[in-house]
Amino acid sequence: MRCKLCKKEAVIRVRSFGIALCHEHIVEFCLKRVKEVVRKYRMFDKDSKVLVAVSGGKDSLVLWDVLKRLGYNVTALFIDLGIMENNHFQKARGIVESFAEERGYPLEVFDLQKEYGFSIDDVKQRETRTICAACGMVKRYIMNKYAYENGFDVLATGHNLNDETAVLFSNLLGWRIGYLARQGPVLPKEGKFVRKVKPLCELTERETAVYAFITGINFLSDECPYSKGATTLVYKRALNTIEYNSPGTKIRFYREFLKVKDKLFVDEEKPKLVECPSCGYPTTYPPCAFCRLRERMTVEKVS
Ligand code: Q46
Ligand code: ZN
Ligand code: ZN
Repeated sequence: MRCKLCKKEAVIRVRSFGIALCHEHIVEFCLKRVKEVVRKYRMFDKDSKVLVAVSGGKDSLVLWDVLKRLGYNVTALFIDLGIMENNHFQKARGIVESFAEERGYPLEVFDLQKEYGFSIDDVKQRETRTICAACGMVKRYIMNKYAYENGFDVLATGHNLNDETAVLFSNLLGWRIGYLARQGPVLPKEGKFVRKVKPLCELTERETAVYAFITGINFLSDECPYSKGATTLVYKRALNTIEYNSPGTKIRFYREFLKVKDKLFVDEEKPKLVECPSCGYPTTYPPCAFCRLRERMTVEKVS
C-alpha cells in the first residue's frame, strides 16, 4: 500500500476518502481536517483564548497538540477527580504533566478534593446513582466555571467522529428531539455558559490513534475503572460494522445531519435557565446539580 501523495509506504487507509497515506501525510491530513472544521463551523480564531479539557486519554492530547501546532492560543485544563482505583488519576495526571512539560505547553490542574473537599470516589461510595452521570455533571460544571472565570472565549473537547455519530445514532433511535436539536460541533455561549466546540468531530478514532502514535504522544490507554459497560460502545460497534461495509457512512451521516438538523428538529421544550442561588451559574432546577451534590458530600462528611 503506497501513499496517495508521495508514494512512500502508507501507514493507514483513510477509508472515508478512499486514500492511503504515509506517516508524514496522515499527520498533515489530521491537521488540515481540524483547521477546516474550525473554520467551517466558525469555532474560534487566532485571537480567541481557547481552553482544552484534557483527561490523559488519546483524543484530548491529540486535540491539544493539533491546536498548538496550528498556532491557536491554547491552555489545557486537567481535572483531578480523585479516582484512586488502579491509581487511575495519578497515572493520568502524570501523563498530562509530562506531556505539557516536554512540549512547553501551558497546563492548569484543578484538584476536586482540594477545591471542594470531596472526590469522585467519595461520590461513588455514598451515592446510589450511576457514577458516570454524577462525574460527567461535575466535569462539565468545573470546565465551564473555570473557562468563564478565567476569561476563556471557548472550551474545546476531544470528541471525535466515532463519539459524535454514536450519540447521534442513539438519539435518533430514541427520537430524542431536544437532544437532536442541540447536538452539534458548536454550542453557543449563553450567559455564564461558555461557548463549547469539538474540533476533532470529523476525525475517526483510528485517525487520532495513528496521529498519536506517529507524533509520539504517550497517552493513558487504561479505561477509567468505573467506565465498564458504557452503552455508547454498542452504537460504536454497530456503526463500525456499517462503516466497514460502506466506507464514508459515518462522515456522511454526521455532515448531512448537521445540514438538515435545524429544519427537522426544533427544541420546543428547551428548559428555561435560572440562576443558581448558591453559586450563580445557570440551571434549570435551582439549586444547581453541582451545588446539591456538594452539599450532600459536605454534610455527610461532617456528620
Ligand atoms: S471519568 Fe467519570 Fe468517565 Fe470515569 S467515572 Fe465515568 S464519567 S468513566 S469519561
Ligand atoms: Zn506521503
Ligand atoms: Zn450552583
